Amino acid sequence: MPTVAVICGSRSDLPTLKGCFDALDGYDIAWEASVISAHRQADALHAYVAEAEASGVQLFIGAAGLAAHLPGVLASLTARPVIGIPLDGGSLGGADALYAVVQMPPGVPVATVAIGSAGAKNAAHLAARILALSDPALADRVAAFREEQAGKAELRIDPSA
Ligand code: RP5
Repeated sequence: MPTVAVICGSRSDLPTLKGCFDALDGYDIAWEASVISAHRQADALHAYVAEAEASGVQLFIGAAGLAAHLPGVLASLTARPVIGIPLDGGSLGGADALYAVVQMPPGVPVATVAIGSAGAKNAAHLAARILALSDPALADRVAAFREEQAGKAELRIDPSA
């Protein structure tokens, strides 16, 4: 049973989401992914969210480019947390999608991450942190990731060497 549902607007979005899928796997978070366009398949998106909630999905990640309404529509259909990834497929380099995803009206929140592949990775890391609030074992894995990341970033230069 997936804990996280990742939905994107087009098959063309899937390569950018690889980092998201890999990071979710790294945390051992059960996920499923679907391509369902908010613009082209509105009815299917409504039905999917209802099914996903019924099957126990706790958090949704929506990813889309151009006039990226998918994450916002997800947030209109569920009270569970929604993370939005603006994708950079269009001629505006993702600024179009960023504005569409981040500028939600009050009361319908989408936690918006960075444009493109960095955002895709951070969507998974943010999901892990949210889910870790009620999952101590996952909280340990989040802590381990942070330690590992800090270790990789550390650099000390000895001027006498
Ligand atoms: C958006 O339009 C999709 O999320 C995708 O980023 C963009 C282009 O979609 P395709 O024309 O490649 O299907 O809805």
